[in-house]
Amino acid sequence: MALRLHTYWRSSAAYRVRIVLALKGLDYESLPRHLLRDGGQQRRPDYLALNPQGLVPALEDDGTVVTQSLAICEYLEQRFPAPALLPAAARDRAAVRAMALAVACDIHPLNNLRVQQYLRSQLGQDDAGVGRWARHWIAQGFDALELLVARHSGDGRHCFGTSATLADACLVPQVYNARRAQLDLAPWPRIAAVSAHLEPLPAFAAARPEAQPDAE
Ligand SMILES: N[C@@H](CCC(=O)N[C@@H](CS)C(=O)NCC(=O)O)C(=O)O
Repeated sequence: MALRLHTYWRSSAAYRVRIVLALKGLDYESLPRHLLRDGGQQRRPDYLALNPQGLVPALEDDGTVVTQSLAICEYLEQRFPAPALLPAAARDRAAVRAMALAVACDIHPLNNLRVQQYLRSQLGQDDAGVGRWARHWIAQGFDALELLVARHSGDGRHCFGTSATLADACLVPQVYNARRAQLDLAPWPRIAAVSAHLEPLPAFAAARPEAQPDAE
């Protein structure tokens, strides 16, 4: 069995998958795609043949190609069930997925590289404008996530219950992005507490951008 992850150190979507791989104790080969170099290596024909969206991550598993970070995480969850990153009960699974999707569908896409590039090149925004845009959408998303964490966390150290789930694998990279956008986490103490607990844990630490082979 050989898992290969097309990744970029600063990609928060790839960061989610790296967390899940690490939580499940899975070895994998890291295949970096530099998102800025050569006009974006994620847009090269060889990569588009794997992922027509031209986005990282993509996972290869013995000839099977899976794209979209949450599809990859769910694939890994089914292929390697232990430790479980989704709870057993339907309502609990839905709660974890709702938090993961709040990040992956509603916060992150608005601040993706290509969106920021479009704001600059087509809408005349400078660093200040793009930064304001990013902080606005992250803040709006965090306002809701803070309440969801309050509702579902069992210990104030995880998004749901008392152990790591898919929601945590999405939250920590989004907090990393928030810091990059210079957003102060003070208005969201529960999110800050969950992130502060998880970030030093071995699986989360191994997945962090600065620990990746392509980190600059
Ligand atoms: N919904 C996708 C988002 C993937 C995504 O946006 N990846 C970013 C890096 S975090 C990317 O490849 N950006 C390249 C670009 O915008 O050209 C997922 O969850 O996998």
